Amino acid sequence: MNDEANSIPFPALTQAQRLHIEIYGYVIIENVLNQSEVKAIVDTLYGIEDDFRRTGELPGPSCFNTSTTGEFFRIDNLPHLAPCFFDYVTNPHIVGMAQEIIGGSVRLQQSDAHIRRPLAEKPTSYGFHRTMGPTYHHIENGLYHFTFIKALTNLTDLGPDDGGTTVIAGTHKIPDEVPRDAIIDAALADPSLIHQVEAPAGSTLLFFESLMHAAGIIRSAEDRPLILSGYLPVMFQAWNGYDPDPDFLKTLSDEHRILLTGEHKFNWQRRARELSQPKD
Ligand SMILES: O=C(O)CCC(=O)C(=O)O
Repeated sequence: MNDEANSIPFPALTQAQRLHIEIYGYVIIENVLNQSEVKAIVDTLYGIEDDFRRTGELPGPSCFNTSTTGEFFRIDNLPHLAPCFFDYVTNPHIVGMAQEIIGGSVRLQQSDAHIRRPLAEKPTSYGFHRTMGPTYHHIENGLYHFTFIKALTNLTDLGPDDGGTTVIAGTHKIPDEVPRDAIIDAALADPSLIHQVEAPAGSTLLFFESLMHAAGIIRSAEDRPLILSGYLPVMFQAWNGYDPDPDFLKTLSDEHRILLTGEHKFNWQRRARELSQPKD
C-alpha cells in the first residue's frame, strides 16, 4: 500500500476499542460488514463447498483446503477466488485497524473462510492454541503493538450456543516460556477468564495471534460460517501456501498489489510514527 492511501482510516479504533484489545488481547467490532456483504460471502463460500462435494475440485489455482470434512469445510488463500473475498481482505476499515494494532504498514499473511458445523460428539476441550508468543512485539507511545493480527468475521448471528471464537483473555502478553497447558489449566479453573464471541453477523473479532484462542463448541444446530484475514508487517513473508496468485496480481492497482505482496518493505518505522499521530 502506498503511504498516501487515504481510504484507510486512522485512527480506526475508538479509544475504548484500543483499550479493550490492549487489556484483553481482542476486541469485537460490530457492523464491519453490512448484510449484503455478508450474504455475498456466505453464498460464495457455500457455493465453493457445493462444487467441491460434487466435483472434488478446488475453485481455482493458488488455493487449498485445510479441511473438507462434513463438520469443517475450509478454503484457503482467497483474494483471487471471488470479488467478495478480495473486498474483505482489502476492506479499508479492517486494514486500518490492523495497521493501528501492528504499528506500521501491513501486508496480507493468510486468508481463509470456514464452515463449522455441530459435532456429533461434543468435544471435551476447546483446543486453545497460538502460533507464537509475544516475542515480536513493541511498545510505542505507551501502546502495545504485535506483529500478527487476525480479523475474523462471523457470517451468522452468534448466540451463546453457536460456538463463537473462544479466547483466554489477556494471554497475548504471556511469554512462551510459560507452558501453554499451564495457562489453559489455570483458565479452566476460573471460567471468567474464558471469553466467547457472541455478536451479530458482520461483526469482526480482531485479536493478537499471541492470544490463546480456539473455535468455540457449537451446542446449537446451526452452522458457523466465517471469514478471516491475517496481517503482518510488510517486511514479513506470507505463510506457506498463502502467496498471492501471480496472474491475479497483474490485474491489481499498486496499492492493492502491495497489500497482498508486502513488496513495499521500506519506511515501516516512518509509517509507524505517522500512525501514532492522529489525523485532524
Ligand atoms: O474458528 C475460530 O473461531 C477460530 C479460528 C482459529 O482458531 C484460528 O484462526 O487459528
